[in-house]
Amino acid sequence: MADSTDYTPPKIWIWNKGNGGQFANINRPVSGPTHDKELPVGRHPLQLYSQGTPNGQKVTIMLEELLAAGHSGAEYDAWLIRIGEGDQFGSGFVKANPNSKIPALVDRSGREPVRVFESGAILVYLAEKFGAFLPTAQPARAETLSWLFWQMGSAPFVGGGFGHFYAYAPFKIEYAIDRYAMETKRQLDVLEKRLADNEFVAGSEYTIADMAIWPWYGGMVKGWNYNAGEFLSVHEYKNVLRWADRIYARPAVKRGRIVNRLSGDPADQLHERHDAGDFDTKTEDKVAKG
Ligand SMILES: N[C@@H](CCC(=O)N[C@@H](CS)C(=O)NCC(=O)O)C(=O)O
Repeated sequence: MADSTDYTPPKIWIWNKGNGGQFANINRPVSGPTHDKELPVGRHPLQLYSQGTPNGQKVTIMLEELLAAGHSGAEYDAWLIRIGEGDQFGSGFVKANPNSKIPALVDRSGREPVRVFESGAILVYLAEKFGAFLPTAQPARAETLSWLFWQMGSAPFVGGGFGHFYAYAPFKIEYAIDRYAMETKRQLDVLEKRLADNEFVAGSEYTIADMAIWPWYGGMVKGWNYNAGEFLSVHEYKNVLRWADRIYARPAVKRGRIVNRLSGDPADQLHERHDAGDFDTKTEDKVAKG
């Protein structure tokens, strides 16, 4: 493969399977299943198929917040989809999400199962189903949805852009890292200014916008994502840091963050969650001890 300076695109792009990137083994230029595998179904009304990446954490944080607020209908089974091993291309998962990306939710509480994919759509679905964390009055509702969709549109520049080229690409390309570091810092500054005058992202209320934004931008300012805290001088974003700490002080956020998580401290990894008691007995540190 050419390095960053000596590449001229051919007339027609062809798929180079061994391009060496960290995700080369799962990336393909086509969609659809690669193998037959039905999804497991547990005993709870909500079935979540996910991994504890920032996009996955948004939903498990919301589910834990709903349960903490007394919505017992939000009980859920969280099944682990190992995206590095290609589980998202199993036939059952593709039925739940034709885009083959975690998270995917199936609501089995009604007569017919309802599938929901795209983390933003899942947050809105749950907020509407339980009447929680999405204000009904304007302008608070519009503000919440605006920030939620800001996150959905912006974070791919952080993850697929900055994170990819800074942490995962097979070699470092200054142009790409510069471009996406600048955009990531610009987005952090958008939040910094917003949080200077507002307690939470959408205003005075904690909403699904905070739940969507925290795993990405809270993780960046805490230095958790891509190990890039120093590189991006995240100490500059004082309001984002204050907000990030406040969100992380919530017990439901602490629980939601570790569900389906495959990296970090074993005590902060609960590979599958089928019962509220699993947080006490089934984290990886406890599973390892037997
Ligand atoms: N816009 C989607 C993005 C989901 C997404 O990118 N998921 C990643 C993990 S964070 C994934 O499943 N990647 C597997 C793959 O690309 O094959 C959402 O927010 O739900």
